[in-house]
Amino acid sequence: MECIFCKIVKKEVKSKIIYEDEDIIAFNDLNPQAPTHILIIPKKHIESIINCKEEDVEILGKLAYTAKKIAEKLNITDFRIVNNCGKKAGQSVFHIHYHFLAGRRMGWPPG
Ligand code: DGP
Repeated sequence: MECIFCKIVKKEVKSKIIYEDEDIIAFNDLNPQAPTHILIIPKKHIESIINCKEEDVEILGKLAYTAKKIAEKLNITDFRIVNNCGKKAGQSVFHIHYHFLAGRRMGWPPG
């Protein structure tokens, strides 16, 4: 079965898109854990950080840079970016994504 995030990239599955360019798409999480909860993903299917290749370095940097762009666009100064890599770390969709969370106080350490 095809990856759900690849379907979102192809607009076969609907999502509320917050940002898009030729390499990246960012959309609201279906199951928000904060008032603002956006997923930032590469359009290229890369399963996780542990599966990425050296050729992906630029795109990985772009994910973080997109977080900055989104923060500026939404006037957000404080936020958290989370990447779950692997099942035991909480990854449930195997297409790299950064969770962009904002709008509430964040605890540390994470659970
Ligand atoms: P993770 O557990 O770190 O792999 O995060 C996956 C996130 O993806 C989770 O917070 C819920 C979200 N998600 C799963 N399916 C969909 C979907 O079809 N649409 C949207 N917008 N988000 C989804």
